[in-house]
Amino acid sequence: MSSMQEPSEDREPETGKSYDAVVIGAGFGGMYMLHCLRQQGFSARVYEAGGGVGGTWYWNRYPGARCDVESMQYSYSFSEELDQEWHWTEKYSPQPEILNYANHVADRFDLRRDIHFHTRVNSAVFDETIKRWRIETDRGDAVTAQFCITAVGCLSAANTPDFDGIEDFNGPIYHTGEWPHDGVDFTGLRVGVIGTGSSGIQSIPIIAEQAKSLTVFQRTPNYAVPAWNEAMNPDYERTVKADYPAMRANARARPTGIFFPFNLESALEATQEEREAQYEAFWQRGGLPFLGAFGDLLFEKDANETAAEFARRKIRDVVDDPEVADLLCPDNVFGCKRLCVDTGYYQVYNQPHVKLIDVSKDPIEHLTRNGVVTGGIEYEVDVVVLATGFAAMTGSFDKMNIVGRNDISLKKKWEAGPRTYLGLSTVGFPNFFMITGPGSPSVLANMIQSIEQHADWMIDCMAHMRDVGVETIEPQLGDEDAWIEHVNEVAAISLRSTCSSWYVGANISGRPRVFMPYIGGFPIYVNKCNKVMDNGYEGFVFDRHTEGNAPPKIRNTDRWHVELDMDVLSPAAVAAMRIPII
Ligand code: N01
Repeated sequence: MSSMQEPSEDREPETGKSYDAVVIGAGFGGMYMLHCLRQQGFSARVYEAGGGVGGTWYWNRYPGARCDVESMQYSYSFSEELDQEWHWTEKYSPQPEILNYANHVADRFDLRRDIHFHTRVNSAVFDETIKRWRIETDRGDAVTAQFCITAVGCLSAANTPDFDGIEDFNGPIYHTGEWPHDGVDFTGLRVGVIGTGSSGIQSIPIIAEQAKSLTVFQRTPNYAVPAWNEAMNPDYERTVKADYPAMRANARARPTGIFFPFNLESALEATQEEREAQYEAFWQRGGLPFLGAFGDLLFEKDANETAAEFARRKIRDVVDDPEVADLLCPDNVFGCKRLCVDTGYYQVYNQPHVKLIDVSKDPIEHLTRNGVVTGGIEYEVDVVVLATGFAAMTGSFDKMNIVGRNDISLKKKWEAGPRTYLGLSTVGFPNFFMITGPGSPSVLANMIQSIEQHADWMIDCMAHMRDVGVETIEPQLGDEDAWIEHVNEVAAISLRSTCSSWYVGANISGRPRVFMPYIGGFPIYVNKCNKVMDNGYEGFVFDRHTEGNAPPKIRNTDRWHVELDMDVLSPAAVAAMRIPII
């Protein structure tokens, strides 16, 4: 099948079949997992709700969608040939190019033949009598599998606020995370955008280019650092490709899984002039690495405030109207919410047809036939764009009926927040693995590296189980509790845990407030996973006592070995590392 062609939806439901593994999702996680399963001779079926591969990059087609991790690092690392043959055209890849890459990988490794598209998994229930998962889909499929592996992404369940009157609105309403594949032409239209996170900040300047008028409804301003995106520098590309594995290894040794220069010194110990010079240099470099300007930015409130004030000055330098600039200046911790990376965002507010409406004190009351009402005023628009984010980390799990031993559902178990061992698995759900599950670095590291490391760990574990003849694996409660305690302790030392972000589920009312990703850094996490494996799956229990609890023979995981100065897994060790996590 050619790259961008979407497969036909016509097929008979699959019933009575039995697989070694069912994988849910065909984004970057599901694709690589499938490749690993095949390599180890496991039978597998992948179900994907979308019409093609790519996950996040399949759905988020809004104007201006672009990765905020540099292209040369935002790619799979498992195949040197793939690394060498693929050419990224820009420093930060636009969404269509990343989707092309996903399709290229699917073609190159012949992945599609085991993926059913346009198919949403409704339920996955562990049948204790046969020790297998029973998986059912909205297309009538009903299959069993020894392993159920979720590759559902961390930001994939779109959050559509329940505004009164939303169904009365006369025009189209688009969510950035569910963007129409044919694109949207805003020419001559009055557009309202709700939300100013990364998706809003990326799309607003492009929508403004087309729209007759643009009204932006902002509940909380965000900090954004310029991307300074540019065409790929051929010398840089050549240098990286000359020794790609070295660059990957360097990246893996970094807390973020991304290689960029950072400085461990304290912002508070620098003089005012030194700080300014450092911030300016990092601002000119642009993007997320700005957080690497000083080592204490995410640990010390006073240090953080120096960066925050620098960023606010930058906003005031760009935005002509001081009142609008004030509205755009956040007063919270810099980088507490995920830092945004922009191209021409603040400049857009100097255009006469763009209006910023603060809805922090007067929330959006309702939608009418003709527009959006806040503070008793109706703002007339023809189109509404919801850049309102996602039910992060657990939202896609919540959409499925996942039931483990003793008829306990995952939703019930996670009522007060997700509980996992290493973000890989969860007590009560044997042979249930989660790629970049809550409690792993995932969104706080390079996502593709996080995905590969998880899939490699899982495939080693599965092959080992086959070798030694055990059927199920499940974490033990004490180890899961200890891991969650560690995840929380580490989160508490970071300023990141102090604001109402999607990291803590606080962007959506009613969700429990728990810091969901692991903020201790990618290398510490990887070493913990490796150690668990080396120690014979410490913290896990197999279904029977054989040589199950011995290290595996096959080791995809070896490529994730990282030398660390410290091997103590403690909040103090993490704090000492002064981690500029993205
Ligand atoms: O979502 P968000 P996003 N009334 O949750 C507002 C990744 N990503 O899609 O802050 C009014 O950040 C909400 O307000 P508040 C990246 O990790 C990456 O933009 O909750 N406003 C906020 O302003 C990112 O962090 C890339 O007060 C409402 C906005 O909607 C993550 O995805 C690009 C509202 C939502 O912002 C999510 O980003 C895009 C309401 N009822 C995304 N409800 C790149 O790689 C919500 N809001 C560059």
